[in-house]
Amino acid sequence: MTTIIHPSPLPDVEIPEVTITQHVLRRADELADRVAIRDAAGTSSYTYTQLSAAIHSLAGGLAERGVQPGVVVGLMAPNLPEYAVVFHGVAVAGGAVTTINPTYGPEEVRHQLQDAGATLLFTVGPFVDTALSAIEGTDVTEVIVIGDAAPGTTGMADVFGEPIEQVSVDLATHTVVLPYSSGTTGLPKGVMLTHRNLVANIEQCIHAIKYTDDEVALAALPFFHIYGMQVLMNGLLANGVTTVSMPRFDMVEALTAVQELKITRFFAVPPIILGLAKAPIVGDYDTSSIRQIFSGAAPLGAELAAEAAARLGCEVVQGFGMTELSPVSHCTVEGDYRPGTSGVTVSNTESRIVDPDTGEDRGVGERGELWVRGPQVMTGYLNNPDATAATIDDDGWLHTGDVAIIDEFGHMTIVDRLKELIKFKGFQVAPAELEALIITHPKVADVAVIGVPDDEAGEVPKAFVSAVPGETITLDEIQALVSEHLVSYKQIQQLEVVEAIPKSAAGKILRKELRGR
Ligand code: 4UU
Repeated sequence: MTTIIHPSPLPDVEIPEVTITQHVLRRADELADRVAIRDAAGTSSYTYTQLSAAIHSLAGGLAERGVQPGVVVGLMAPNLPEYAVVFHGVAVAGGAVTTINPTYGPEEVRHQLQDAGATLLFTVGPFVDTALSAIEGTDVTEVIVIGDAAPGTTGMADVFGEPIEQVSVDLATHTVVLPYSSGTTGLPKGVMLTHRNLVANIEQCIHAIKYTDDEVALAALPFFHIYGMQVLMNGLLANGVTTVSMPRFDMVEALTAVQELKITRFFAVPPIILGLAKAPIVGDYDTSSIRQIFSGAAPLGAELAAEAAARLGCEVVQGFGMTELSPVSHCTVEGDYRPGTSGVTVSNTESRIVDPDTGEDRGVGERGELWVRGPQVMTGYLNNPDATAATIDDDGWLHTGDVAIIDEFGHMTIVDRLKELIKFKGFQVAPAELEALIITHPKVADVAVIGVPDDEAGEVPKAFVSAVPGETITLDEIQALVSEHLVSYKQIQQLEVVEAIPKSAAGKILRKELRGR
């Protein structure tokens, strides 16, 4: 069988031998008094000098508390400037951060803290109750509040200490961040990303997104997710772009920030693009400062992109990423947009398109599973060599679980998905997690969950359930169970009661068959 490698059309970049924090602060001395990160509300703001000072002082305090290589710190917070201080404070001290969705319930948080082996947890006031409940049964010994301490917690102000320099770590092997992803199958797993992974991926995008000085970007996508963490927080700071953080996306607040702060880069996911294209209020704001709108995390159709672009008067472009890829492997080059595609393979990266049935490589214009190789590929899933081996092959190719086509211009379009993953507004929903929960319902004999198309969310979870003999089961009953244990976007929105769940001889759910119904 012949291997067909689709190379990047972009020149290779040099990957500096530095930590992610050194990279993010590489221009801190030069940019000094420029605002590095502030919130949209105007309540908190750090210049590059202040950011660097806060990071190194927090690192000193964390080191005094035992943070060092091998220690994992949970960070469960919405976007706020201090997110960067905590993230990089831990990194400088040599620890690893596991970033947690702050809207999770206690069970979801507990699972991640236990799995990652976290011993400290940072959060904000509104989530203290969840945090204190979540740490029961974990190794977390202290909850630190970004802001005022609540009973049973420590205020972050008390953690700052004597500044320290970066603790020495191996750039290529030391895990600095552990975001969670379900990958191609099963439950969410810790994705081990190194300093090299993170630094490389920021540099790999420089020929695609061409920042100039004096740019201001809206950062309303969550920093706990790899897109917000790397393309927004770290990528923007490293490129000297003033980052405007917003704790949750709200169209009016976002448009107000655009108008008042002269936002030049607007980062979004497809449901936000839908709002930009359709919401009447968009016309009430001056959005002329926007140079580019960027979408990722779920497919953005050509028509919707064009509609939003015409309305806003700028390109609405797309990138493709995955937590396991730090995250970017494909990105639109400014000025070279082909609507509907996710752009070209980024620098220092190779793509393959492989027929999932035959294992044969596919050429230009043909569909197959997208495989990616480059310095942004994770080192593996935490404590899960089997899942790692099923995802990264012996030659270093990461199998994305997505079906794609690369056209004659080198532009990649995702056309289908092989893996179980459901994307609700760009958020990951793992069918296995829902199935494990729903099967505990006393009336449920068997269950399978898939994603079904939805105009607004992209996809929504649908459950197929077979009932215990003599029982009937309703959507309300399933929803009551799910809402008790899982965050709202994992809610089952459709239910179909079936005689039996279709399975292979080996007992694997035949999801394709369910999707075809
Ligand atoms: C069709 O969603 C992400 C990362 C998104 C991202 C980040 C930076 C996109 C562009 C960018 O520049 O990561 P995960 O791990 O949450 O989800 C990964 C999955 C992919 O495997 C694919 O199924 O999300 C889906 N996905 C997309 N699908 C991501 N981007 C796209 C896309 N089109 N453009």
